[in-house]
Amino acid sequence: MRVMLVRPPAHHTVESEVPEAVSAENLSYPPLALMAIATFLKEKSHHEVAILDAQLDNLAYDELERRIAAFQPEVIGITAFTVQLVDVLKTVQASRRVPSVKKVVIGGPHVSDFPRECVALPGVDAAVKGEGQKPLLDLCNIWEQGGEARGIPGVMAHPDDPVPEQDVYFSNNLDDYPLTDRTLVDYQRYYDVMGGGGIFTTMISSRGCPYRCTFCNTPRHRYRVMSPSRACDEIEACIKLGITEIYFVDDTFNITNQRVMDLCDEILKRGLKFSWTVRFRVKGMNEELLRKMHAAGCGRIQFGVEQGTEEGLLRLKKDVTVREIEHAFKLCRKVGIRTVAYFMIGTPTERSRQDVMDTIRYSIQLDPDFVMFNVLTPFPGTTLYDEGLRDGVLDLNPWLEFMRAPREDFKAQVWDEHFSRAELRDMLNHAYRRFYWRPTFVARNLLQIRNPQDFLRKANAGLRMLKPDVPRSTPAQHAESR
Ligand code: B12
Ligand code: SF4
Repeated sequence: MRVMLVRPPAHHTVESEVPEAVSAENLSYPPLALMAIATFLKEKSHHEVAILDAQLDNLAYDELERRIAAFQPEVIGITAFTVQLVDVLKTVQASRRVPSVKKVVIGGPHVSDFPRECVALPGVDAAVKGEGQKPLLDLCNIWEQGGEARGIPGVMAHPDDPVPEQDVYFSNNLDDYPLTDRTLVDYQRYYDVMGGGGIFTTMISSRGCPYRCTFCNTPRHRYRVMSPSRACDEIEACIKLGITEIYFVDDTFNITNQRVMDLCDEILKRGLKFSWTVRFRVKGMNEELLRKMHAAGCGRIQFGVEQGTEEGLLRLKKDVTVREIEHAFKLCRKVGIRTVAYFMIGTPTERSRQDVMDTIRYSIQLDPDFVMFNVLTPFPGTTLYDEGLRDGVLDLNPWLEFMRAPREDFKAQVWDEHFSRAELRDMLNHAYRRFYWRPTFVARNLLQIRNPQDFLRKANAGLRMLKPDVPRSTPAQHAESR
């Protein structure tokens, strides 16, 4: 069958109190999930597959329809984030207008969380919960033979079907998955605004996370890792394409230090030259590990700090202490690895404006290279969300209504026990100004600018960070400016 995998454009992303500058950069990441599924279908079946990343140029719907029609697919597979549900539905509708399209299937994090609501959306033939590789292959095979999609592991083809109890993994061993083929997309056009201006991609070398932070729903995934040798094969394939920057999007890269050490050893042994970024927990870090990472090309570590008080960290079940956080940031600065700290504003333990100002002050004291503040927006399916329901702070109905009938004017609930939405937004803007309008920050970044293009890109992002009305330069413009 001819299969087209589509990432919807981002015209109607749910406003979840994320600054425009932060959400705009979401468009610059490659669609890793779709690339992994497409590679799998190509390697393991006779089906013809193509990817349409409608986010990259933020396509209008008539253009999206034209691009789909040009490929003449019979099956459309759409990836769905909860915040993008309106665009997902519009993409389903656009697909349905193309005469060749016989079946529409959706998958992705939103579907994994709410498969029943997804399969009930108009125009959707099937919803895949969890990993898409094997279920999509099974679906294509069955549809090709004119069969019924019901009963396939991981798939719901009707709202009355039982919700799959467990995610279906093609294998427990990540080494068994084919090397993701990045040439299935216009891979040279993706970039990292915090990076050095080279061709950028994402990669995943482990899945799942054994921790239990209450605002996150990742823990339900089984923890699985890729061997250093398999990971380096994929890195090598990227380098051959001219990719120089890789962001490992593993939920938590350092579940064990040994795994990180082994990967670094393999990178060094093979002499792989690229710059990389990881998402880390502060727990268990030491100088030896960081020095080895630095030697192997790690240029940046992103930490979900979230809060600067023991009470706040405990409430979110972060399982780290303020001391461990400070130690980790000091070590990174000593070794020369840049840091990004993610903070939340408006958590249950920030009861007064002063508490939020303390969080902001803490972010400056920690001295990361970049900081990202978000207003806490609890997602259904997380422990924190259940706590909000229990305490009467949150209400499930607006979310459920949105999931059943996505509306453009939907606003995700914030934790408004102590502050109104407007107050939180105001403090969020204040947080960005306090952090980024400091001479130390500006001076440090001026020193690290590598070329005029890099300067333009960072200046644009920086301005948007501070002034929400500065228009976003599209990834296409970024690519042209390279
Ligand atoms: C990298 C990442 C990002 C990157 C890039 C995202 C992107 N567009 O690719 C950036 C930083 C931009 C980002 C932004 C956001 N993210 Co994010 N992100 C991730 C992360 C860490 C990895 C995603 C990834 O690439 N995984 C690797 C691929 C191979 O696996 P996968 O995504 O799970 O895909 C598999 C299945 O989902 C399925 N599948 C996916 N699509 C499809 C399609 C079909 C047809 C089928 C059959 C199957 C299928 O098969 C895939 C392959 O096995 C995940 C956490 C996680 N562990 O997944 C969060 C995660 C996806 N992000 C999340 C969120 C909330 C966000 C933001 C809203 C955060 C914010 N407040 O701004 C934004 C929204 C972005 C947007 N669309 O507007 C949530 C999503 C929850 C939800 N229900 O939607 C996650 C799950 C984190 C979490 N635990 O809360 N994110
Ligand atoms: S926030 Fe990070 S460390 Fe905590 S459970 Fe989620 S992925 Fe794991």
